Amino acid sequence: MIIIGEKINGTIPKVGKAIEERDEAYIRDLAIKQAEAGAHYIDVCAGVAPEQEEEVLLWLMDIVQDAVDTPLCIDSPNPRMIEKVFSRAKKPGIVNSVSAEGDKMEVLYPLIQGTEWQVIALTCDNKGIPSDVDTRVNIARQMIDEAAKYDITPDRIHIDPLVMALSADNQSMIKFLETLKRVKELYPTVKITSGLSNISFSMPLRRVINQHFFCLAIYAGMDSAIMDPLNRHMMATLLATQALLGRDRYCRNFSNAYRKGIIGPKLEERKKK
Ligand code: THG
Repeated sequence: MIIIGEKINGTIPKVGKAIEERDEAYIRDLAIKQAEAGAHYIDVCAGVAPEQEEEVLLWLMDIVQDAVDTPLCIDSPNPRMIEKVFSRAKKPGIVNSVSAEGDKMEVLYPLIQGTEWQVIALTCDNKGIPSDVDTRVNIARQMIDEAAKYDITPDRIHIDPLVMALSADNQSMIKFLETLKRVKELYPTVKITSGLSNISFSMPLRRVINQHFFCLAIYAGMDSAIMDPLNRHMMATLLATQALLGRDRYCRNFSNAYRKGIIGPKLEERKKK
């Protein structure tokens, strides 16, 4: 599972405050902790007014790249903003995101053409976010076929089927899994990604819903997750599920994560016997 650490996001109140105060140490710490917990990419999302976004994104990118070697996932709804800050990245990461909306693909595909950058592609278009599987698969197909014109192969594309809240659509996860299966039938090397917390919106015990969604999505073959790697419950779900599915030889990853305190009680809370 490719872990995209989501914690450096200005829409999280504490992070928003740290951005406002330009608290470099706070952001740095989040980058290091996520990398240590196993993040393969560090998402940076400014979550501020458009006038400030460029400055804040560059500030975040510089801090993360100074703190860790983990590549970035540049997160902005505005393709021109990603274009503006792109050259500040020291190594190839992930562009988050394109969709079939407006001129996003026209702006972002040429940017990553001929590079090793990957891209997250949301299954929405000018009509919004479809709730049915057919439209999602068609949008995914359209985005992957358009990418081919820029020599961007399917293995560099993470399709994000934009999971709806289960409380709003009882078939939400089923539709996600069906989209995953159908897109992979068409393009076996494409990656499927998702945020893990939308599913439980407005429900009690969100953590339980998120963990079990994750478990089933892993089983179905999800390739990457935009998640909080500091959430020990979520990481335990990931490691336990991989082990149960025979994807963790000798349960080594599970055991190592426990030993390092990534899952289970924090190291400082374990009593010496
Ligand atoms: N798809 C894509 N990009 C995305 C999303 C997506 N970017 C933004 C968002 N969704 C993913 N990022 C976040 C960031 C923070 C939280 C949720 C989604 C969040 N964090 C809490 C915190 O850090 O305090 C709690 C996290 C927890 O413990 O689980 O709520 O869907 N392509």
